[in-house]
Amino acid sequence: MAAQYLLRSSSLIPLLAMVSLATKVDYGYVPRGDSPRLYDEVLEPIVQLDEDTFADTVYNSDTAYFIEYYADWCGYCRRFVPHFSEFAEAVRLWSPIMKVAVINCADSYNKGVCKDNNITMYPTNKYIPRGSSGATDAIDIAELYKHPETMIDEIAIQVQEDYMRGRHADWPNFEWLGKTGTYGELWTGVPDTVQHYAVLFDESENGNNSMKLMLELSKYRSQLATRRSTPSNELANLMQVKDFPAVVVFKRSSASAAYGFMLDETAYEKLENIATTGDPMISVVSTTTRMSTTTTMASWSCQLNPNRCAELYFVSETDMLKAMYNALYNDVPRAGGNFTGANLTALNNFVDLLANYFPTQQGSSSRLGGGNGNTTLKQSSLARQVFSELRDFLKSNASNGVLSTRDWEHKFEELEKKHQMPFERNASYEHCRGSVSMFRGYTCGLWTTFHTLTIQAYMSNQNNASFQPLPVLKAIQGWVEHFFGCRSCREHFMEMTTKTFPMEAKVKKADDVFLYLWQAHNTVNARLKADLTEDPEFPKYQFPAQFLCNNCSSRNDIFDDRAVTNFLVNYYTTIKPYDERDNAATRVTLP
Ligand SMILES: *[C@@H]1O[C@H](CO)[C@@H](O)[C@H](O)[C@H]1NC(C)=O
Ligand SMILES: *[C@@H]1O[C@H](CO)[C@@H](O)[C@H](O)[C@H]1NC(C)=O
Ligand SMILES: *[C@@H]1O[C@H](CO)[C@@H](O)[C@H](O)[C@H]1NC(C)=O
Ligand SMILES: *[C@@H]1O[C@H](CO)[C@@H](O)[C@H](O)[C@H]1NC(C)=O
Ligand SMILES: *[C@@H]1O[C@H](CO)[C@@H](O)[C@H](O)[C@H]1NC(C)=O
Ligand SMILES: *[C@@H]1O[C@H](CO)[C@@H](O)[C@H](O)[C@H]1NC(C)=O
Ligand SMILES: *[C@@H]1O[C@H](CO)[C@@H](O)[C@H](O)[C@H]1NC(C)=O
Ligand SMILES: *[C@@H]1O[C@H](CO)[C@@H](O)[C@H](O)[C@H]1NC(C)=O
Ligand SMILES: CC(=O)N[C@H]1CO[C@H](CO)[C@@H](O)[C@@H]1O
Repeated sequence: MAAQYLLRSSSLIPLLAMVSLATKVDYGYVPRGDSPRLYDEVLEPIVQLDEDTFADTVYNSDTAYFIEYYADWCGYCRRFVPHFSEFAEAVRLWSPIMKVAVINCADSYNKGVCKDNNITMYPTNKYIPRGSSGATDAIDIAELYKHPETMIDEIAIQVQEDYMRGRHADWPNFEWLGKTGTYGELWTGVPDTVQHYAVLFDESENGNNSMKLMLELSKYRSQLATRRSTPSNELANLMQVKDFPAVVVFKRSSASAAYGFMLDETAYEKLENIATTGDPMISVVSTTTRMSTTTTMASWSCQLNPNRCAELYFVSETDMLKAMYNALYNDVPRAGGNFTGANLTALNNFVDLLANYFPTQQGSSSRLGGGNGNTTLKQSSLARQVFSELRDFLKSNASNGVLSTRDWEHKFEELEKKHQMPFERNASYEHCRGSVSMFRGYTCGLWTTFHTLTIQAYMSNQNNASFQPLPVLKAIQGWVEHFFGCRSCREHFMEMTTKTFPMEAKVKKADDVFLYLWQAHNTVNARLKADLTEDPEFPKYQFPAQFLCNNCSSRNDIFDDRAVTNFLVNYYTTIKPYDERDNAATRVTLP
């Protein structure tokens, strides 16, 4: 019966294909062709296109598209996959406005469309503005050989320019707010269904955070109007906004502000709550969705709801594994050629540090639901074997002072396979997921791992009178200096550890091994914040915030070293283990 039915329906396919010419596809579509694909149609918010569907999907569409044309055999394309996936995940909420799509140009099935698009190099990226009618409307986005962070900013600017050209009435108004004479003018053109209006004051004239937040909130555009403004707009003065970036929310027909708060990592959630319940603190959106969409860095506004904020803070095994995969497999060999001299030394030291101190146990934790007593972190134990064998490999293979990046990559791939693929590349960042944040994803994962390594080094050497804290920190600094792909992060880190807060001068006692990094991290946060506010009453993003440790600091950021030490040791040894089920749960939350 079934076989007969199959036979009959498959003979109908050519006929149907001729009848239904328009084939617009969306997430989940499995493209035609025989070549392997680099992206997964179920796991990733990426539309996979082919010869049959490309034109009908991306041209004359109500959404813009950002497209990667790749070749499955191209090594760089393969290496770029985690970055591109992370990018796609980060802009997932932009989908009412812009979607991410890919096409495999190595598949001969797609030859025609790739030729029409003049694809000669892989990967090539193009932005297809909304309503484009053909290949010549596409905008080339050069040099995407970049951190997802930078891509996000650049694409947000493309969307804004798209809006400025087309003024699509059903998109949020992405134009900067100009001079407004009256309260009524603010609401001109805003649909009747919209009850709240949020003005997002960015930190400067070239800030991008307000734009990104508007894109993330786009699905609420029939409930909540959003508009971006520079800090110099007179409305800021009128509303007495002094600290930027900030958000002021108006309720329809009330000229006084209903709410005001900082445009920080909690802003998305508050605005989502305002759109759905009218109150920034009342939520109808489930926490699983929220965890996957909002950032998790500290904020003073967490004082309003300390428990909910505290839940967002934890050390995740998954985050550390993902960060170390990226650090060793993507960042380390990125320059190509050979490791030699200082960069070979830096690689040796960092791998040695990981082989010695990458955590493989989680301390007792009721907070993370891990039960009491120690548990072995399975994936991390395997990863530590990879690190240890990489150390041996460096010892024997680079003994003459030269190692090719290619041999390094091959060895890494070989060891990863040998130890059952411990790096959980497919899993999403957990604590380190985020939207509007300087420390999102990978960068956050790196910091977490660095802190954890210093705590582990301290714990392992508690009875070691000859323990030297400085080499541990030097190993971290060496990796950042020679390999960290985020150039500005690298420069800031080097400036801080050599000038602002010099490592050699500050690190003396054993516990300085982790206290130094803790202070350094807070110095970075303070520096990032200092540009934005001069108000001495404005609490800086200092860690741990009161909602995490109420005896660590007084209100004005004077820390008690003993309480901080207790807290840090506990925090960085209490690790949320990788859980396949968490990962399965996040996989189905496509929009
Ligand atoms: C492809 O290149 C040809 C020749 O340089 C040019 O005429 C055409 O407009 C290009 N098409 C696209 C989509 O860029
Ligand atoms: C906004 O994004 C653009 C393009 O990536 C970048 O040049 C600019 O520096 C960004 N602005 C800020 C304040 O980061
Ligand atoms: C890398 O080192 C090898 C010798 O070990 C040398 O033959 C080769 O030319 C070097 N490659 C580069 C790009 O420097
Ligand atoms: C390592 O340093 C050498 C000498 O400074 C340089 O030529 C080489 O490109 C660097 N290799 C990597 C992989 O960064
Ligand atoms: C957990 O393991 C650590 C290090 O292996 C050890 O110092 C500690 O006593 C253990 N704790 C418990 C409750 O077993
Ligand atoms: C990631 O997921 C794909 C598709 O499910 C699977 O084939 C691959 O083995 C996974 N990779 C890892 C490292 O788990
Ligand atoms: C003690 O610390 C020194 C220097 O950091 C190190 O070389 C040595 O291996 C450590 N000893 C033990 C028993 O861990
Ligand atoms: C801080 O408070 C925690 C629990 O709230 C307690 O375990 C710890 O001993 C306190 N530390 C100091 C230095 O008071
Ligand atoms: C000098 C040396 O031992 N080179 C070897 C390093 O490892 C690669 C592959 O793992 C070998 O091909 C080299 O001969």
